Amino acid sequence: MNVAQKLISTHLVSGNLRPGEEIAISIDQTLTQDATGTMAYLEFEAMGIPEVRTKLSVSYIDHNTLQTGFENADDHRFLQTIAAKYGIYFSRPGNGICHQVHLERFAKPGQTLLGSDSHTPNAGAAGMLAIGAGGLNVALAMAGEPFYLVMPKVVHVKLTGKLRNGVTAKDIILEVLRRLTVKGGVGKIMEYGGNGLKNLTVPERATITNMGAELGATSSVFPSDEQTRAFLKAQKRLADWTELKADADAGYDEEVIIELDKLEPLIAAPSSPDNVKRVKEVEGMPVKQVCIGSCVNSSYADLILAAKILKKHKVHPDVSLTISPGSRQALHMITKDSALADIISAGARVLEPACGPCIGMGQAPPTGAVSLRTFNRNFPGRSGTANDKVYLCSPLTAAVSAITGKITDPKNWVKGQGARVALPEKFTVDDSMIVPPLKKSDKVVVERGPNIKPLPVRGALEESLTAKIILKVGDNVTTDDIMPAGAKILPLRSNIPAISEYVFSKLDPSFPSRAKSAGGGVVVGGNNYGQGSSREHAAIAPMYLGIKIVLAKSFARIHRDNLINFGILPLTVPADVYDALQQDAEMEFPSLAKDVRESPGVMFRDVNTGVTYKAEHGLSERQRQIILAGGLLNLVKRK
Ligand code: MIC
Ligand code: SF4
Repeated sequence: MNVAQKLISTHLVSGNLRPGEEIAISIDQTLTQDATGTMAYLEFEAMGIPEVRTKLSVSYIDHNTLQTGFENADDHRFLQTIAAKYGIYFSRPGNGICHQVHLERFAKPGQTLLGSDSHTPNAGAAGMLAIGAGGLNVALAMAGEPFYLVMPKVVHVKLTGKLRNGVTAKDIILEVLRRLTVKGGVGKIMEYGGNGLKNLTVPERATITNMGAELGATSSVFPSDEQTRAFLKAQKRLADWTELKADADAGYDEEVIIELDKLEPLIAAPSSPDNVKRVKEVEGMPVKQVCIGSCVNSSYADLILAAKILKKHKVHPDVSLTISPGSRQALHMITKDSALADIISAGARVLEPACGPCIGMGQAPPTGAVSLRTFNRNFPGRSGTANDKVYLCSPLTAAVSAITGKITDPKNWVKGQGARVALPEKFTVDDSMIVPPLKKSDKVVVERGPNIKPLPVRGALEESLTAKIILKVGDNVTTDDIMPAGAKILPLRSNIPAISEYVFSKLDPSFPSRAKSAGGGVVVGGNNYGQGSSREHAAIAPMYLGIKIVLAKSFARIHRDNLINFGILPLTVPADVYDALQQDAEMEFPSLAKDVRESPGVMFRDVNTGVTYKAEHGLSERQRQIILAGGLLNLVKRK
């Protein structure tokens, strides 16, 4: 068996390991963050279970840290008190970004992790099976329920040789994105192997597993080897280490070979993480903003890499450079060894260890300017500036370009000094910002500010339906398009009526009012509809506006699950049907519930032209029950 198969088979609850079939796996650990956590815990609370049933559950505060009104601060109180009540570790604001902190302090080889954030596979760097999911799935995992997924294909990404100077782990994953694109990983686990692995430290591996999310992959995983052991030992967690390797005769469904010696510094151009070019191709382009940090490339080693470059230099006067460490541990360590002093001397703006600019929580770039970021996503407008020009690159390329004021290939800057940072023998371990679960929690009173509104639910699936196409969109529409984030909208994550006013607001601000006045309707999407984040708000808020069905050429995994969980029926249509469907046309689904109950497809017809169409639902028996009940919460309550 390969590593992925070993991880799945040791957690298998139902199904078998044939790609394409639905399986269920048991979940050892969960993580939530504040932007998805409020919903996840409201959902968990509704299940009426006294305490989490996982081995470990952690609630992180890292996204909504900008407190421009009462909303985020109130949500933090809600999350802290609910964690205390239900036996959940609580990582306080300031302690760092969930994925970095989880890798440092909790990730365990051989275990499973389900997180309400799409970059949860970051922990796959330590040999875990880590998967991103909607909040409701995470709530169910906390309740001890298994997680259902389609058995993925396993892709062997074989890394051979050694990285050259100026080339980093970021360039490896950008190369994978260049070759496979943002939908190349859908239905797959990316398993890394080959002799190139032995030189890659766990933080470097995390750069790769983190951005597996941008491939649409179910997860990404590395074996647990000597590097993993060294990392856990340095984190004072040697007892958590176990070896996990693929068998010598392990088979894979697909193979990708990357010769590390041949890689060059790469960069993802606006506005998709797979729009990858060689840095050389865009060299010289003036840059106005450089951001180092986010949940990827914000480890101690990444920050040291940047600090080494910045030392004895000044940030170009036209550039605003921000540094957001991934964790308090990383910030503490660069402070102790004076790398922070080098960063400050160079003229960087040092931000708190949180998501910050990555999710438009401040630092929106200037109009028309190029912003160079070490982040994982550059979806249009995500930075907070309309028509933004965000490029994604390594911390080396970012730091060098911050000095020169233009996109610059770092190769000539790192000659002799090497581009690698060795794993420290000891990380600074201080878990005092992680509040452990209480022994006696029955007296805890959950604090609920006025922004926390009850979760809306819909009724059972309609027997028949006539509905208008409220919006038709193209390929690769992201959850940032469907339910935008940013400093203004994110504080409404625990208030569905308020946040629903922003559904599709970047693509068509009239969407919420048109949906409401039509009494709901249908959305038509292209390929890979709903790629990107795990935010279930991209399903709950449209459901609240009355959206009943999404007809698309194909769906991203997490978003499709979220649609089903909240009773929106995802239907796939072939390209010619997609082409024929027009915005504002009225569609009739004469036997909707019956079709879902009894057949693999759903018939519908254009009310004006009379043309009939067929769409596939591809639902498993379990998913059919969810859709017929009008969502998973209705079904859970019934049970
Ligand atoms: C993101 O990177 O888009 C987020 C914000 O972390 C999301 C979660 C969310 O929307 O709260 C994700 O990646 O799942
Ligand atoms: Fe936070 Fe950005 Fe990472 Fe999402 S991708 S968890 S917003 S840092």
